[in-house]
Amino acid sequence: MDIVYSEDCALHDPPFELTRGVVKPYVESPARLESIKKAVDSQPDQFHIISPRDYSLTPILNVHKEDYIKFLSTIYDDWVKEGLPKDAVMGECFTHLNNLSQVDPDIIKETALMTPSGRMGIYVYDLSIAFTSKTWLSTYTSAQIALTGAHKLLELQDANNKKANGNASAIYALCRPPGHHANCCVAGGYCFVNNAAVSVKFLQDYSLEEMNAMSKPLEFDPKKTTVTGEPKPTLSDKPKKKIMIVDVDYHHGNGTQDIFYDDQSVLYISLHGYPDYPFFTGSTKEIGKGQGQGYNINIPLNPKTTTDAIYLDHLTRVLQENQTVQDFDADIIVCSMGLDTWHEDPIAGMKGLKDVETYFKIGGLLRNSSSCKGRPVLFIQEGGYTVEKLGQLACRILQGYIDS
Ligand code: OKS
Ligand code: ZN
Repeated sequence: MDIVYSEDCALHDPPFELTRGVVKPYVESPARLESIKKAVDSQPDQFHIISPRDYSLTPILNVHKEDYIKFLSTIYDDWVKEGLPKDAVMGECFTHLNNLSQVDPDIIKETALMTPSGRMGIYVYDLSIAFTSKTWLSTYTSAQIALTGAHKLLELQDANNKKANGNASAIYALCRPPGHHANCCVAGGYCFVNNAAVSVKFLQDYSLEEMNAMSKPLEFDPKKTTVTGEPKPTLSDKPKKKIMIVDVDYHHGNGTQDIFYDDQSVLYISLHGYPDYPFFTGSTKEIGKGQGQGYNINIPLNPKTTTDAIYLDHLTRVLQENQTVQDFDADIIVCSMGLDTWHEDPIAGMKGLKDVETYFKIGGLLRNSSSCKGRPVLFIQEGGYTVEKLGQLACRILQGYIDS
């Protein structure tokens, strides 16, 4: 299996975070990816590392608002220009539903945008978001890794079809920062750009030929990767591929849910610890709206009582027995692959999820369950913080896919 990876993802390395009243080392650390990279490197018969290509900002702007991307790409420099400390940019005052009713929207749109702290309050929703001088470089690279994964997936599917060999097609985008908590216009939960959403839209809006034509060597140029008021990209008008997102990260992917909430061409399924971070979303009542109604499936699980068997039972039932999922008949599967369900995870974890083979079985279900069988799968890295264990957990999911 090809794994898309870049050392530039390690450059985003904030010095600390503030969680539940405690200042501690940044949990979403570069060491996480290094652990996974080491594990896949030790299995050269199964895994092969490739470098990301560059597909420009355009596919990112199909998901995220231009002003938000402009914020992500300029906030660090603007903060430093104001003479603020260079170590890390963190918010201090966040917009809040209960305040906004009394606030003049023009103040939010104009006056607040004049200060870096005002911008942080508009575009960030929690204290896990910290910008360093390299955050935008790592974020841009992370999204390009996911896009490269999408491109390679279509290439592989095409090659397998031409050879009529019936081989399964799967790619792993080994990227950070993660993405599933970011929506069109707000960052949170260590996430800046929603890598899964960006690759879903890319798979829907571009043909393999169009991807081939736009793929360039990745050479990060901050000037070319900063929005300066270009018009929004125009999308080609093709019948949309149906994409099923299976989010097995411990946390609810509130950003991904929100981006596709009214979209019937993207079925979002999430299994997550509940109630837990991000605290305000993830209930079974969130089913989608408008055309998208019925195409959002949340499976909240009690983190104290969920065992390996219970977890696998829920995943098996949704992928094998749920009528909406069967009828959806996805063209492509995108797996938001979090590894923080593991019982020892320092910030998450299901207490009873203790068997590494559960991860192998998750991979197997993504290969062989009735709703996935025969469909290409793009695995995209999300959370997971048991640094020394991550390599093994990631390999078992991918091996479960390969060997089942
Ligand atoms: C900071 C904690 C915020 C992030 C927690 C969740 C990150 C994650 N107070 N999401 O999938 O792994
Ligand atoms: Zn997570």
